[in-house]
Order: sequence, then structure tokens, then C-alpha cells
Amino acid sequence: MQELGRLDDLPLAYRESLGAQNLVPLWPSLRSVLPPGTPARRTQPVMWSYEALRPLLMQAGELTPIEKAERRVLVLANPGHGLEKMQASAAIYLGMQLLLPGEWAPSHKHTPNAVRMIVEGEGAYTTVDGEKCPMSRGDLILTPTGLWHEHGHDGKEPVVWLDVLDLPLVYYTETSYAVEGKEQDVTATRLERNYARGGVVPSPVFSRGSARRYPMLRYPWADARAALLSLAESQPDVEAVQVAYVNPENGSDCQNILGFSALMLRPGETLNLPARSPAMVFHLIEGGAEVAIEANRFALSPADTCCAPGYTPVTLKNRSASEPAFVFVADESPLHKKLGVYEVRA
Ligand code: GTQ
Repeated sequence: MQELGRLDDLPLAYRESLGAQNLVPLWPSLRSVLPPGTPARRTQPVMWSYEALRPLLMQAGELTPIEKAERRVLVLANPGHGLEKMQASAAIYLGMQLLLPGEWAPSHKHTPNAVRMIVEGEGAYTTVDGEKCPMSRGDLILTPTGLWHEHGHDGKEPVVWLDVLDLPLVYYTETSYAVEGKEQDVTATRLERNYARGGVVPSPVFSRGSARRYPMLRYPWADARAALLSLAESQPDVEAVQVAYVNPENGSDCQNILGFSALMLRPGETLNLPARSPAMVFHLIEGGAEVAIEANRFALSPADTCCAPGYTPVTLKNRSASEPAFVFVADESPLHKKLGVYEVRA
């Protein structure tokens, strides 16, 4: 490849004249903004151990009252981006949020999309757009862009969940903002049971009103887990036992920017994922798994989380020969597909 001219090849006076008019020569930077073959990346393979972070999260519960935090969250930050950027990858933000019994995280809405993957504890709920969504281990609750949401807790134990947001991307595009609201009335009944039977959905034909953009806000783990087990049983040859969290009205990704799925690793299974452009996040719900990314071997126990950069093959291994392992996966594929940059490399 042709070597290009460097900045210090240019006379100082010329560079100063360019700068004075807010002009920059492209050629000294051309190879860095358009690197050959594979993108430059900041996202590093990183793992966050739940056992290691949990005491610090509980300590935050003692140090900072909820009124002083609004959202009591420890952000899972990728050092490759700089911890202060609060990014797991280019588009993904991850945070572990703690709500103690009796606490309330007040209502707001914002432009970034969020989901919650419940990690531990019973009795908390998120009210989204007037719909009260109870939280149990493994449930996925959506709080899509622009919908009011607040968190409450009527139980007795600390409740922790993993927040996954597209905040880095929305912030980068200078479209990130929030609006504070007042406590929501619970006005909507929970609609998720309407979609619990695959293949039949509420029909709009004889009733007025159009389908909501986000018809399903809570995806119970019991249903996703049962779907994985029946998939594994009915299609023993299927390459990956995986279900996607989709809009049940039209089968599209459940949110606009990030994609979400659940994966079952059969006892003893090794799953080789090809290098794809989107970065990915793995959060272990149940069992034991090893995630191999380049030279890294992350041994995940329940509630551990790790991330993998894009354009990198990943190998997932069930560490048990007798029990299945269940993994929650978040990735940037809806974004890449919409942008037209999605790629799978053989
Ligand atoms: O629960 O609404 O981790 O607004 C970051 C921003 C959680 C939330 C986060 C948020 C929330």
C-alpha cells in the first residue's frame, strides 16, 4: 500500500494557515480513519465478575441514598474506551443497578433505549408506559426510547438488574436527553400473556386501534427458557439453540438499535461463532460457560458478564457435561443492519 505524506512533511506556516481557517489535510490521517481490511477498535474483550462487583454495589447502597443517585448504578466500563466514557462497546452501555426494599427510582423518559435483565431478588418492578412489570431473575423488561419508566420495590431483599442501553451511540449522535416526570398511574394491564402462545397474536381485524410499536414490554424468563428447552429437544441437530427477543406483532427486533437473544449451550457443547461486525455482550443466567475471545478465556459463573469486540470470532463452551447453560446475549446487529455495515466473515 502506498505510503502517504505525513503532517510534519508540511511546512509549519502552511499548517498554521490551514488551522487558522479550520481546515485539515486528509492524507496524513487517511489510513487511520479508513484502515486497510479491518476497522480500528477500542472495544477490548472484558469480563465483569458478579461476585467481585456485588459487594461494591451493596456498598453503594450504604454510601449513597437513592434520592442522591436516582439510579444507583455501577457502570461496566470497557477500559479500551476509557472508563470515563462509560461504554462497553461503541454502541452498548452496561450497568448494574441496585434497588433496596422500599426504594423508588423516579419516573423519567429519555431518547436512549434501555432493557433490564434481572439478576437477583424478588419484589421489585418497573412501570413502563403505565404497565407494571414485575422483576424476577432472567426476565427481560424493555424501556424503549421515549417511554416513561420508574422502578419500585415492595420486597424484602436487594434487587439487582443489568441495564443495557444504546446510550453511547445516542450520545455520540448528540440526541441523548431525558425528561423528568411525575409518578405514573398504573393504567395498562400487562399484555405479555397475549403473546405467550407462538403463532397467534391479538387480531386487529375486527377491533379498532393499531398495534402498539412496543406491544410486549416484559419477556418472562420462564417462557424463554421453556422455548430453548423445547427447541433443543425438537431439533437436536440445530447449530445454535437460540431464541431472539422480538416484537411479537411483526417478528422484528424488539428495539431499534441493539438486538437481544437467549442461548442455551447443551451439556458439553462448544459453539463457534463466526467473526461478525457487531460487538456482543454475554451475561450468564444459569450454569457455567467459557467464552473464548482471541487470547482471553473468560469462565462465566451465573450473573457474570463479558463483552467481545466486533469482527472477532467467539467460542462459547458449556463447562458442564451434564447441565445446560443459559446465556443472555446483547449485540449491535440491528444498528449494523440499518446502517448497511453488517458483515459476517467466514
Ligand atoms: O433505570 O432509567 O443504567 O436512565 C442508566 C440510565 C439506568 C434507568 C441506567 C437510566 C437508567
